[in-house]
Amino acid sequence: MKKISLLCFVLLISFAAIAQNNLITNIPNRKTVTLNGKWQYIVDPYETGFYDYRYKELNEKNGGAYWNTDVPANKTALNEHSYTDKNMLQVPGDWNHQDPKFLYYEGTVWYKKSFDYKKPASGKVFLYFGAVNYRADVYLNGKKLGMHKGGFTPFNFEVPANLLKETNNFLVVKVDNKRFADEVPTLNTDWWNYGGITRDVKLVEVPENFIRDYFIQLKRASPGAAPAKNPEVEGWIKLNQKPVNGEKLTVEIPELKLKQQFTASDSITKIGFKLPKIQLWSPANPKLYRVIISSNQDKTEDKIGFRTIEASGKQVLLNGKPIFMRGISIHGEIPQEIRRAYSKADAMQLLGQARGLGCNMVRLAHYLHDETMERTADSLGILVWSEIPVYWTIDFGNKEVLNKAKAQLTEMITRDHNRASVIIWSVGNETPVSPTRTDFMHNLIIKAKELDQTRMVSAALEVNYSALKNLNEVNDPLGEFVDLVAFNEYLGWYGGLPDKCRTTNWATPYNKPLFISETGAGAKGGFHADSLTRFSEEFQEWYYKEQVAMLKRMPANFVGLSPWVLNDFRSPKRNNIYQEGWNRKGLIDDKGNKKKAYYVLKAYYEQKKQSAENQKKK
Ligand code: GCB
Repeated sequence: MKKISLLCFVLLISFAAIAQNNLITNIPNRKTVTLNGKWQYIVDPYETGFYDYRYKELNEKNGGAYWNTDVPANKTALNEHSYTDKNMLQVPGDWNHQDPKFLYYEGTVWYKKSFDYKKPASGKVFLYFGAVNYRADVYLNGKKLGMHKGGFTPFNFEVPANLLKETNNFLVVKVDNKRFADEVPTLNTDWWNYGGITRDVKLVEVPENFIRDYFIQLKRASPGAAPAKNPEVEGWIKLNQKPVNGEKLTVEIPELKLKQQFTASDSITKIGFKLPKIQLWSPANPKLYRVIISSNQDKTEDKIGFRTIEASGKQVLLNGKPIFMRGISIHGEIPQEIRRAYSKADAMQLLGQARGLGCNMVRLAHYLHDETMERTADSLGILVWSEIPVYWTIDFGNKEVLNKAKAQLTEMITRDHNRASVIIWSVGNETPVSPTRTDFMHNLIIKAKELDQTRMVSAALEVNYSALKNLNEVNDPLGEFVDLVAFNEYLGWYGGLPDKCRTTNWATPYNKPLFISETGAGAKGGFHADSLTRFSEEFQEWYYKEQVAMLKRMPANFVGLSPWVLNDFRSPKRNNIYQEGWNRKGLIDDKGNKKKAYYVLKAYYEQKKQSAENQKKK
C-alpha cells in the first residue's frame, strides 16, 4: 500500500513537472512567421522607459513607458522617446558586436519591431523567442505579454486573439543583461556577457487544441543490454488542452510503415509501441526517421534518431556497446566575428571544426546552445553534453535561485528531449563543495531524472589532491548522484608544469564511468617560443603531449574527455598581453588558425578511433 502511494506520488510529481512547462517544442518544423531582421532600439541604462522618476513601474496611462506608443498624442503632448531607423539592431544577434558602443554594455536596451500580420482564420498565435539574454519583458500593442529570465533557453507567450492587428503591430522587448548575485549564472563567469535578442523570434500559428510537446525515444533496454531486435518506444504526447472524448493521437513513421494510435487522455497521453527492425542512431550511422504526430486538429513532424545510452558499471554504453567519447568543449561563439553563434552556418562551422579534430562528442558549455547545434549534431552523428549555467558560486542557499535553475533545466530538457545526439544533461560546472550546494545540485539531478529517464545526468566536478597517496581523487559527494563522474583538471596549467602529469594518478571512489570534462592550457596563436614559455604554442603543445601520455595511464573506467576548448573565446577576466580579453585555451585561435596542440589531440583521437575499430573487428 505504502509502495503504491509512493509510486502515485512520484508519478504525480513527474506529471506535474511536465505540465507546468508551457514551452512549445519542435519550433523549426511548425507553421511560423519570422520576426527576425532589423529592430529599432533605445539604449536605456537608467530604465527610464520602465520606471517613473519615483522609481515606480510605469503604467499604460503614462506616456513615458517605452513599451507604449512612441507617437505623441498631439503636437503639444510631451513625449521623450522615439524609435528611429537611425538606431537599428539585427535580430537574432547580440548587441555587443553590432556597434562599438555596446562592447561592454550591461543594462537595458529596448527593442522595437513594427509589423503587419494576417491572422489565421482560427487557432492560436504564440510569440516565441529562441533566447534573450538575460531578462525579457515583452509587450505587444501596449499590453504586457510576459517576462522571462534566463539568457539561453527558449520561451513563448500566447498572444491574446484581439491584440494582433493587420497593420502596424508595435512589439517591444525590454532586454536587460545586468548580472545579479541571485541569478543563474551569477555575477562571475569566464565568458562574455553578450546581451540582446540572441536567437530567432517567431510568431507560431497553431490550432485551438494543438500538440504542445511529445517525447518519442527508445525505452532503455535492461541494464547493460543492447536494444532488442524490435526495440520499444516509450513516451508521451501533450496537447494544449483537453481532448474531445475518445480523440485519437497518431504516431507515424512512414519509412517503417508504422502507424500507431492512442486514445488521448485529459492531461498527457502515454504512448508505447514496438518498432520493426530499425537502423539505430550512432555517430557511425546517424540515421534519423521522419516521425509524424497528429491529433484531431494538429499535425507536426520531426526527425528522430533511435538509440539507447546508459552508464553501466564502469562504461558508457551506446546501443549496448561501450563507447569512448572523443570530445571537445565548445562555447556558443563565433570568434572571427566576436559574436554569439545562432545559425545553421554557425553550427556547421563549430561542429565541422570538432569533426575535423576527430571528435565524436562535444560538450556544449556552459549553457544551452542554439537549437541548430543539437539538430545539426543529430544529423552529423555527434554526441552532445548539454548544460545549464549553474557555474561556480551560485547562491546555493537561496530557494528562489534553485527555482530559477530548475526552470532553465526544464526548458533545456524540454527543447531537446527528442534529440538523439544529446546523451548527457549537465546540471552545472565547478560548484564549490558544501552540504548546501550538494543539496541544491542533487535537487537538480532529481528534476532532470523526473523529466527524462533515457539519458545520463552529470556535472563537471573538481578534483581533490591527496599528497599522502599521490593521487588525484574525484570524490565530490555529488558523485553519488550523477551517472557519469566528470571532472575538470588543469594539471600543468593551474598547478605546476605539464611534466607533473608524469607522476600523477587518478581515481574515483565511485563505481562509475569517469570523464574529463575539461583540461587545457592557454596559447596565443602565432606566438612561438620554447615550451617553458607560458602562452606560447609550444607550451600548449607540451601540455597536451604530457596529458595524452597521462591519459594512457587512466583507470579502466576512463570513458572520454572534452578538453577546454575548441576556439579562443572572449572573456573579460583575461587581461595579459597574450590574452587581451580572450581566453586563449582554444586549440584554434580567434582567426581560425590551428595551434600546434591541435595536432597532438587530433593524433590521439585518430589512434583512439583506430583502436575502437580494431576492437570491433575482433
Ligand atoms: C574552467 C571553467 C571554464 C574556464 C576554464 C579556464 O574550469 O569551467 O569555464 O573558462 O576553466 O580557462 O580557466
